[in-house]
Amino acid sequence: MDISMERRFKAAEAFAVKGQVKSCEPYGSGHINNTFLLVCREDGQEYPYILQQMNHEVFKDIQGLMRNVKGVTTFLRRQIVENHGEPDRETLNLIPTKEGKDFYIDSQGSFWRVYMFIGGATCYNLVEKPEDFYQSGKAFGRFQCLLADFPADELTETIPDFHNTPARFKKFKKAVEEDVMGRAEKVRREIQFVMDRQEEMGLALKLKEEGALPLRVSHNDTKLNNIMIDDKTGQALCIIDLDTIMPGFSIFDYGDSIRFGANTAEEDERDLSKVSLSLPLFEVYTKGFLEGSEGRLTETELKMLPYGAKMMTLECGMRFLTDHLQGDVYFHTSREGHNLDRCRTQFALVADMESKWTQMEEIVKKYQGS
Ligand code: ADP
Ligand code: GN1
Ligand code: MG
Repeated sequence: MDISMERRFKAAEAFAVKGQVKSCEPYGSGHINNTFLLVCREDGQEYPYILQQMNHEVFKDIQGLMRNVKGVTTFLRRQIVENHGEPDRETLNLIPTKEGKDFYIDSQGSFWRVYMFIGGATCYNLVEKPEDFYQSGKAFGRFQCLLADFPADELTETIPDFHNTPARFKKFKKAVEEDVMGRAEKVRREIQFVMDRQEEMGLALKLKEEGALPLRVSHNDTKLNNIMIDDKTGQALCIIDLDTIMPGFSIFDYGDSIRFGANTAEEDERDLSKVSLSLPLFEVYTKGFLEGSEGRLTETELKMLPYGAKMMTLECGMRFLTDHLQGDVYFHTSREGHNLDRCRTQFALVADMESKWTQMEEIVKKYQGS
């Protein structure tokens, strides 16, 4: 991330934050936006915020995206207040600019926003306690229920075809053909891994067309580090990273959480012997997600949960591989071959899921009706 301190301060100062801007350092481990911990000071007191430079390459319609974020957070805030919760910690809260806008555009055309900082809570990159993962399953399940009442027609589709796996596959094949970096030869095995599974990729869309799989307002990026766990209570506190909220499939919200959180290794682990699907973690998340969705999932959705997990893992691996072939232009990377390492963990996880398929189905069956 190469954004001068002067530019960060200038952006921060455009917002109606408390006091003087004191520091603004890179924060978190997201792959898309540039995130900073902004600290301001007034009367000897420090006030933390999250400052983000939004990724305009990835999100073409920032205005539409911010309308989604504002709409969803306002909607959630109302429900939290009604339930006597903590509205400043249980949802993201935007801080307006000094001109009362939700975002700021700097002189170089970059888009910035500020959120209230949620303190006393942690985003994990690896499950430390199974209970945390159960809590996150419950929260993501519940989140879908809450959003069921959100007017879907008010939402902008921030990234068209986001989880359209066949469309992702087409882009992948194009990247292989073009091979702009000359990297294809060295990743033949990984390319073949994708080719061998192309038949399965269109199943969710086919079921949707047949009317068997409902389109729901979903989060679409439900990895563990997009949920904050309260340090004191151990409960899921707040779902963050709302940039991809748009109509999608419940099985993919479920599946993306499994992809990231039920992996025994981190997403970019280089030692593939550490990668596997933890069935105990798969089980606790399934239990939580099904409890949280309060019986709203249809028979087909329930049946397709293992498929959702496999497809999100395969799709994500294919996206990392596409980015590797294209020269690391989409996901933030911090070392050479970073996207290839990520791709390999995803494919190792897919292979492990394939070998544990019957157990995955049995676990889902066990919790149906919870
Ligand atoms: P990206 O789209 O790049 O993943 P996120 O919105 O997920 O960006 O933010 C990146 C990281 O910043 C999160 O994983 C989390 O650690 C931290 N973060 C984001 N928003 C907040 C917040 N309001 N309070 C505290 N931490 C936050
Ligand atoms: C990105 O923004 P972040 O880091 O939470 C990506 C997801 C991928 C994920 C892989 C908008 O998520 O789709 O699954 O990386 N987000 C976008 O870790 O492309
Ligand atoms: Mg994130």
